[in-house]
Parts: sequence; structure tokens; C-alpha cells
Amino acid sequence: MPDQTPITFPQGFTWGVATSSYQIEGAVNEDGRGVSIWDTFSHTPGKTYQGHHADIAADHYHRWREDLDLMVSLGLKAYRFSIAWPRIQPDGVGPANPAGLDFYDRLVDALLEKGIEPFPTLYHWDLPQALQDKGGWPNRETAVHFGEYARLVAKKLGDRVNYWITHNEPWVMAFAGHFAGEHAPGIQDPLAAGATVHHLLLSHGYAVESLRANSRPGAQIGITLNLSVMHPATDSDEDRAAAWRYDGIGNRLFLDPVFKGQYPADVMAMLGPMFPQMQPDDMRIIAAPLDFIGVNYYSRSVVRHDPNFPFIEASTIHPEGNEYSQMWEIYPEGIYELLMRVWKDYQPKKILVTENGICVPDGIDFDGRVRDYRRIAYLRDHIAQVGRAIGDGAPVDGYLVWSLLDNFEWAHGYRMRFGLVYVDFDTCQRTMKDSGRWYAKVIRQNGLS
Ligand code: IFM
Repeated sequence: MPDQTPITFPQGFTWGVATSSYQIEGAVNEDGRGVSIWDTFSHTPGKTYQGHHADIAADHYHRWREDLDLMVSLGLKAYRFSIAWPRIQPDGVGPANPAGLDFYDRLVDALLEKGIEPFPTLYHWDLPQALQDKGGWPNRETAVHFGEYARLVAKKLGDRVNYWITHNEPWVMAFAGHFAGEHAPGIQDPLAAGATVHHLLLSHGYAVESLRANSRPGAQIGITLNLSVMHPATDSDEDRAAAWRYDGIGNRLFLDPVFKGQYPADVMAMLGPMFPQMQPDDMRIIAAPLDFIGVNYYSRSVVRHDPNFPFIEASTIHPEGNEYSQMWEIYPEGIYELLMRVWKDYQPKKILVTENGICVPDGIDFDGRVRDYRRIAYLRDHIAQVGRAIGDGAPVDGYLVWSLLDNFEWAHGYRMRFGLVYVDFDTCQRTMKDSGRWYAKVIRQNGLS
């Protein structure tokens, strides 16, 4: 039975939604945009569900004004979007492409005009293909180029943007992209994965320097990590140790360098040989002070000891009888546990939930409504747990739903729908779902009634 206790959030709490460039924009050949690794990957046979790609996606590049109207009707306080690096620097290096910058410039102005705070993310996985051809993230030079890209973006938007996010979910880029090969660039090489972890973190540090130097006074900078809680499958010592190893690679491998300036020793004992040579200043650059940490939470992991998996010797299970979405277990208490843990172990000045959401099958009923009641239940239960964490002292300042629109869910293509707004991918027509109307009410009431 879901918890129905009313909760009022602190005044000024930031309610919003999140999206990313490749998942919604389309217009891949327009206004000088270069090719990204996701264009290449999604057009490679067998890499995505039924060969889906995002050449058109939700056509947000052309329909952004309509999408802005939807944001206004939701009453959003914040909109998190990502900037496509190949629109700004088609080859990943060199001068900025004015048409690419202009797109985000117009968007930022229009958001501010409507009283919606823009939260741009510099990188949500769409690396320029030209940089991939020179070695991609496993090449240390890519981190340097990222610092320059951040500078170009900040020079254009830094007079108006108050909140910057450097990277989205570097864990996914490193491990799904370079170890499992399920995401672009589709590499399966432990050494490439280790180098990618380090160079993504280094590039984050370079980007913080560029953003600080080119932003308005008081602008806040953070990074978004996909974090989880790792529960042992049983009480056995073996499973508990396995869950701790999972925690090491999933959480501490990114949190420790960013907040403590060092990689966790137990993780390095496991993965050290995968990592590149580091330079003396690297950890100082990576641990540049941040104003907030962005936390993406979807589900927990239930972990057991499993020697079949190299390095980590652990795998996850899906306990019977629990509730699942199309992709993950539904476990709202996990967001409470996670927020409290991040606060207590790392003492960030501020935490923002930069993504939380669910994919469940939904569709338009004959009367034109989308009755996605499971999404409403999921959001309600998670928002309640965020409220509980705030009540217990965690400095959580905002909550952003993933996602505004149904979109291209990477290797799953369009069959996974996360939106508060339904998108018909034949016509790109938008329909507000019941969850969108429900979320608008949450925002109006500043909490759960
Ligand atoms: O769609 C993704 C997003 O790009 C990153 N975070 C998780 C979402 C759902 O899988």
C-alpha cells in the first residue's frame, strides 16, 4: 500500500524535468552539426532495438517552442537539457559553430523569459565521432578538448546560466560504452573502460575550471552520477562482500575522486590494472570544489557473489515477488537510503535529484488520454522518500523527473517510454499523460497532498 501522507517541500524547492540532446533533438544533419558516436552506433546493424536511431527522435530541434509551452503548462521551475558537443564543435576541436551555439542560446533565453531555470549538461554521451576516430575517451587528449568545449559554451551562455552540470552518468559511458559494448562507441575492452573512467573525471575537472572562469558570479557547478544502493542477496559474508564490491565500482569509484581526491583503495585493488598512467596533478583537478552533486536514481541492486564475472566476481538478481518496471525493480526506499548516504559520507553542499522516472507500457486510450497510473505511483512514492530525506536533514534542493518526453532510450530504441508527455514517433505529436497533469499538481502544491 503506497504511503499517502501529505508532504510539503521547502519553499523554493526546484521541481523540474530532464532530457538529453541525442534522445530528443533529431535534426542530426542541420546547422552544421557534426556526426556523433551515437549516430554511428545506432546506424550500425544489430546495435539497437530493431535498428532504431535518433535522426528525428522527438524532433525537439524544430519543436522546442511547443515543448517549452508544455513545460510552462507543467509549471516547471527547472529544465535540465544537454548540449550536443557535435553541434558546437562538429569535429570536437576548433572554433565554435555559431548556429549550434545559437540553438541553445535561444532556448536559454526563452526558458528564462518563462521563469524556468535552465540546467545545461555539457555531455550526455554524444561525443563527436571525429574525436572517437582519434581514440575517444581512452585518449587523454579528449579530456583536454572537453575543457575547451566547456569554455566555448560558457563564453556564450555563462552570462545567464546559474547551474551547470559537466557530465551525465560517466559510469554508463565508461562501462556500457567501453566494457560491455552495449552503448556507443561499442567497445569491449577493460583497458579502454578504465582509461575512460579516468579521462571523463579529468575532463570534468577541466570543465569546472573553464566554467568557473567564464560564468556569472555565483553560478553553481556540479556533476551528475548514476548512483544506487547495493543490497546483498543474503546475509552471507560472501554476498555482503560482493555488494560492497558493487558499491565500489558503481558508487565510490566516482564519488571518492570527486569529493575526496582519491580512488577507493579496494576498487583499485580490483581494477587498478585497467587504469592508465596518472599524472601528479590529476586528482587535484578532478576534486575541484563543487556546488552540488546531481544524483540519478532509478532502482537498487541486489547482489550475490558470482565468480563467473571477471574482476568484480558478483552479479545481480531480481528477487521474485517484488515489483518491476520494464527495466528495473521498483524500490522507492532506495532513494532515501542513497540521499542520506551521499550526504553523510561526502557532505556535498547541496544535492539535486537530476533524474528519477520509470518506463512502463502506456498508450493513448480512445478518449485521447494516457492513463499511466503506474508512473504516477512510482513518482509519488519516490517523491515521498525524497521528502523524508529532506525531513531527516539531507540538503536536497531539487527533483527532476526523467523525462519530459518519450524519447530514444539508447539501445532499447523507442520501445521504452519514460515521458510525462507521450510522443507518437510517426507524427511527433505530443499528448500530455495523466502523470504530467499529476506532476503539475505536485508542483502547484509544492508537495504531495
Ligand atoms: O534515458 C536514460 C538517460 O539518458 C540517462 N539516465 C537513465 C535514463 C533511463 O534509462
